[in-house]
Amino acid sequence: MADYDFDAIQQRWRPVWDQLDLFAAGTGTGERRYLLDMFAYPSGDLHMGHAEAYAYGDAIARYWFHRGYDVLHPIGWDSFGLPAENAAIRRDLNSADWTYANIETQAASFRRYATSVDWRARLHTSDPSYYRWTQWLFLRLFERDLAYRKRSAVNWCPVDQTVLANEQVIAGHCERCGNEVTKRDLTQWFFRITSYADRLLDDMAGLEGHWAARVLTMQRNWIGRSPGAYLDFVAGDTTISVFTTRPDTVFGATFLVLAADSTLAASLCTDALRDEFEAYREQIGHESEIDRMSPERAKTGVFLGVYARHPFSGVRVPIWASDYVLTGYGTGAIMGVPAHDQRDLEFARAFDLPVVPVSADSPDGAGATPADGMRVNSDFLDGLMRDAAIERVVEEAVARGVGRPGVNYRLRDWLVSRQRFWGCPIPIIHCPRCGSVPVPDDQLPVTLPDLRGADLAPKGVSPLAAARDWVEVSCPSCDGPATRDTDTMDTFVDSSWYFLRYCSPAYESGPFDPAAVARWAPVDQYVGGIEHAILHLLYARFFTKVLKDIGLIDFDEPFRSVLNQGQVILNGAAMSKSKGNMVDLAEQIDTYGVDAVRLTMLFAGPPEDDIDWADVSPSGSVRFLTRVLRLAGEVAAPLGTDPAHGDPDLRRITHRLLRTITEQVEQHHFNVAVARTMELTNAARRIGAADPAVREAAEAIAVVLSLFTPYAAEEMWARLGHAPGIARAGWPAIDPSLAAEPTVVCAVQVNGKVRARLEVPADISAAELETLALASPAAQGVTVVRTVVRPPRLVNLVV
Ligand code: ANZ
Ligand code: ZN
Repeated sequence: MADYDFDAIQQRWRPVWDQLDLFAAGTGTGERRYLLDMFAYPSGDLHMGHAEAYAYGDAIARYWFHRGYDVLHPIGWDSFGLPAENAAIRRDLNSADWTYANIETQAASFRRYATSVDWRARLHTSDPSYYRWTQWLFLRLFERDLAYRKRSAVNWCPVDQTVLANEQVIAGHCERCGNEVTKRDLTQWFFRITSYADRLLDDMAGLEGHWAARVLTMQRNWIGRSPGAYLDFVAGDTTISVFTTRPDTVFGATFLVLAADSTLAASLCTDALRDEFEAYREQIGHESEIDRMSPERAKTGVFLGVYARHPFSGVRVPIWASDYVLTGYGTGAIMGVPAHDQRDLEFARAFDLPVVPVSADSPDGAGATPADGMRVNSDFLDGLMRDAAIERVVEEAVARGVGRPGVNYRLRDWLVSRQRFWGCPIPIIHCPRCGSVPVPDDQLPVTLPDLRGADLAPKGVSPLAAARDWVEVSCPSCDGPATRDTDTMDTFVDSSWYFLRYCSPAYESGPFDPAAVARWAPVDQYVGGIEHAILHLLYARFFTKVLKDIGLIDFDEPFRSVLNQGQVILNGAAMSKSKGNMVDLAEQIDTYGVDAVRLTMLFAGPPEDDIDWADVSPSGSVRFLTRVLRLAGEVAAPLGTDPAHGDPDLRRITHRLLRTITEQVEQHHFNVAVARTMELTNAARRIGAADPAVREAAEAIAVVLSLFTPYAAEEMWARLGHAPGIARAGWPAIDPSLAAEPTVVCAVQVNGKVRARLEVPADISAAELETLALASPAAQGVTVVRTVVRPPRLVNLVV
């Protein structure tokens, strides 16, 4: 590899670039563009996943720089959070020291990786100068009743000893440690994201085509809007409202089921059945929501000993309690329609309850039917089809005062308090007289107490509670003795607004400078992992809408376009420390160089796909880079030579491939762009090095490669006689006449006689040419028995 000493090349150009300060925001002359990479958790050095994501983000930003856009490409760290805290506890280090040491390690790796970021636009969410504004924003939500405290059953991780948001519970297990999550009754802080459910859904229409379809679907399902109705059943002096998406089946309701863990069930249960009820409640206390929703489980439940009156027929229906009805959804009460709901049917069979079909769809015998036929056994609904019946029954319910239309969401309010140390303190003071009192804005930030030496092991209450001097304060409102809230915020709060702070990271009069945000935001292109498809993206969208309503910004959606890259895996499996199948990024870079690692990632396939590191060839990338560097060194036509007299074929290839490469880069098909660049390199190496067309091709290759392999590209640029700074050299101009696809005339024969002529691309495939020929006038009105296709100039139809 005599031609390619990547270490020397890396060392040569890094200091030169620092000096040139190539990527400062505000230095482009064109339209402004904001490229955002999801920021990193500083829980160690950069890994392969980072390298992949940043390779894509960097290619896009660098392309924009070449295009002359005014680019903001910032960098920062999501530096609060459990991983840092747990690591700190394990290693007996201070969380802050540990975090900031990791940040410095990662920053050095980012510099070596040569990402095109503006280091001035740098932030860390754990800096008091940042979290001061996270707290300030919390208080704005508090003022608007969008942040509130509530006692409720919450997800509790017994290992991490903290509550978790619904979003952090994956199939009943803690997202962080993988342990089973239990329920606890605790008073916690919530953000009222449910008030934004409709807007979060509706505004997705504008993201269509710019966000991956699967991400939009995941968000829609997460929000889970179900239009339906509430219907009131009356038991004595208690009204039981049920939520149903199928009010048209109400005449088939033969029982009610209440969530067994609801207060309503407990209050309705008769004394005679109380012991049985309590035993059942005890039994289901440990079940996760996932288990309870599982359709496979046998139905269990208890009769409460009471009955309710049907809102339309007046018939008495028994009231049961079961675990398959969830407390947190709808009203926690359902009407059982066993003929048309499978879960209700299983319940009815288990407890011998009547099944009354109300739809004339052909029953399949075993299961409930979807009730899509004509209504029967349904009084005033008889004869109506589904949608008409829904409309009619809701009208009637409203008229009789026994129900109303209603919409339900799967989305729950966002639980934001955590009983952990390494997070943003909640800026609230609890006063026995005044209640929850906000810390006055001018006393922000509420900084974390120094807990050096304290026992940080999780105990179920925040370790901050142990810092008595910090906790005990006087009430800002009445001056009496009061205590600080000792919880910290979910780190997803920190990351819900960082893209705004990036526009003016040092701003001190507010969370962001309105002028800077007006200039840069919203983000044009966001790049990051699919694992954030729901949580982070939804929360950031929510924050954006709240800030718009507060009047701090004037747009509704934070990210115009999102690219979610796949993962780097090994031998078909996700890499993990516990499995011991990690590929170490630093090692790969030491072996192959930054450029070859980047190129390998970009060349592996479309960004959305996973990259199996066992299937790719970083040494192949090294060989390619060796070839291009040699090409640049061999170019003999002097700098500034007019390529007009160069080899016309190579010139056409250069401009045609450049056009394709440009299109592919714009569509983020970097693998195709790399393949075309390789093609161009091969074509250039076939012509004598003195030909001016070879210089033209080599320069184009260098600029294209500067998106992917910045060091090698800079080295080529130098070998080609240019001053350093290829990153801002400008995108090569494409000559449209040279780039035009060449066409040829194809004769279409019928039984050997020319009957039509077609103008077709010179590189047309046999299949395409056959299709064209069969659609041509020559093939009309005849029966073709055989075709002879000789692309691109001849097709013979045998009739
Ligand atoms: C009667 C009925 C008849 C229903 C029928 C469905 C089919 P989605 O679409 O998810 O919103 N339900 C309501 N609240 C519930 C709770 N807390 N726990 C469990 N199930 C609950 O589902 C709405 C349907 O799920 C509701 O409509 C209700 O059953 C049930 F042929 O009411 B349905
Ligand atoms: Zn007070």
